[in-house]
Amino acid sequence: MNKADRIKRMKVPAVDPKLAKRLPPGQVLTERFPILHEGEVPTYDLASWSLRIFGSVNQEVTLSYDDLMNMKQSSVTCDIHCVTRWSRFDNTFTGVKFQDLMKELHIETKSKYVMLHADHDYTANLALSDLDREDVLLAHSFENEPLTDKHGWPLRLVVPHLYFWKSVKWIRGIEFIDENHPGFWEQNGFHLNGDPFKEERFSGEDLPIPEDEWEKKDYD
Ligand SMILES: Nc1nc2c(c(=O)[nH]1)N[C@H]1C(S)=C(S)[C@@H](COP(=O)(O)O)O[C@H]1N2
Ligand SMILES: [Mo]
Repeated sequence: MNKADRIKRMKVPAVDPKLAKRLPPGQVLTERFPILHEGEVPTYDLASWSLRIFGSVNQEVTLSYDDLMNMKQSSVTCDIHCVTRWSRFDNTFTGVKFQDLMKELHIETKSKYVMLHADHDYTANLALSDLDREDVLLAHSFENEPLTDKHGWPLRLVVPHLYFWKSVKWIRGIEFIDENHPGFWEQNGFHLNGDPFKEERFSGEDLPIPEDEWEKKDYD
């Protein structure tokens, strides 16, 4: 069974009415911070690390880690919602806002879509309008400490309003594309957009059956 099929089979828990506004349908609140990803945790030498901005843009830019740290820094406190049904409230990340990155680097594009590239060979597609928001951050820190390796050090994206698989860890590239293409999970049964409040989990039909995915996972 693939991952999308397993999650479709999980029981849908009842939502506490007090949390209903903040907790998207079918989600369970957790205070721990689960760790989820495919493959191995990458290791880096910061001196050779880079973030590449490319595709349909007026100019391609490659940033070093120092370049990023010298840009305007911001913190965002947000709730996060994983498609495997855990949500975690009040997470504070620090880094560079996507909007500030675009502004400071004078990036212009006619593209409406973006493909995010991450190690190892992970991709996620997003509408530019989902990145071009006040609360979207390229984060290097969590709760005022550098991200741990497993949570995406040295840099991860944080897109609070979409399922967390869009918040790519170990981000290395932001590619502006002219047509929307599915990324890694989007090619594997998950929704092209991924809005948790609309329960945009899957690209196919949804069937709720027991089993828990995230409780078996690793935590920090
Ligand atoms: N590079 C990369 N980023 C990734 C993933 C991955 O497999 N590789 N998994 C995604 C998924 S499915 C989730 S839920 C979140 C988990 O982030 P966390 O481990 O910090 O909780 O990372 C996302 N970013
Ligand atoms: Mo996820």
